[in-house]
Amino acid sequence: MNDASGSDCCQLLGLYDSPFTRRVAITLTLYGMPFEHLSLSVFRQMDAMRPLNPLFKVPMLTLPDGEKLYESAYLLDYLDELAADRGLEPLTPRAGPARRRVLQTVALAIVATEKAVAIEYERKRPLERQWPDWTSRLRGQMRQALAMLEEQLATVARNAGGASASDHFLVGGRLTQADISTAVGIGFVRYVLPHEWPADEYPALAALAARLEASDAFRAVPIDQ
Ligand SMILES: N[C@@H](CCC(=O)N[C@@H](CS)C(=O)NCC(=O)O)C(=O)O
Repeated sequence: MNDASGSDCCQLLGLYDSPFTRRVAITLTLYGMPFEHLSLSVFRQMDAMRPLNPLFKVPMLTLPDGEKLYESAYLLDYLDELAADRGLEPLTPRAGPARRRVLQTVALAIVATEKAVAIEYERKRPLERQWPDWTSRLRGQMRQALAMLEEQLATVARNAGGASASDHFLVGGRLTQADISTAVGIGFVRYVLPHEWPADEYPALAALAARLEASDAFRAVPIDQ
């Protein structure tokens, strides 16, 4: 547990090795919303988790009045609303084409992330029950989503007239949830499945992820907690 002091927002349940939990924690940090972090594993600490979240699915966000929110996209939507109420610019625009562009880019990041998580779950099965063809399919889907994100970011850089993508963001020229979810997904692949991350195939994404991982908000939420 950490950050319990001065929590005016909520309690976040889940380890930061879950990319879905980590993207919510980074978003809370960027918004400057103090929160309590309940660092429990859905696999190794089921007895402790059962009374809090018998679904054994994280992240879960508990609001000050006890209401529980599930599904990271809906948690982020709630936080964006709270941020807008507080006069902050939401990391996902609230309406219009800008919102659609960010959400569709987040969708690619989530395909990559979900497929990476599925590869890891397949790896956890007993060796004789693992299905290489299934892992291959998951790897192909993950790489396809990463390739589409790479192309999007490289196009942004080309249109800006620069050879390097090191200063650019995926959508709209500013940090959005698209960048956060993408970098968090890449962080998961690099940390949990390093053999699945050919950085030289995704140079623009590698630069974006390195830049964000070096930022205060990402460093405040390290994967290995
Ligand atoms: N779509 C969900 C995915 C959450 C998810 O898959 N969380 C994993 C941890 S990375 C989990 O709780 N796994 C345990 C399980 O599904 O039984 C979200 O975005 O919140």
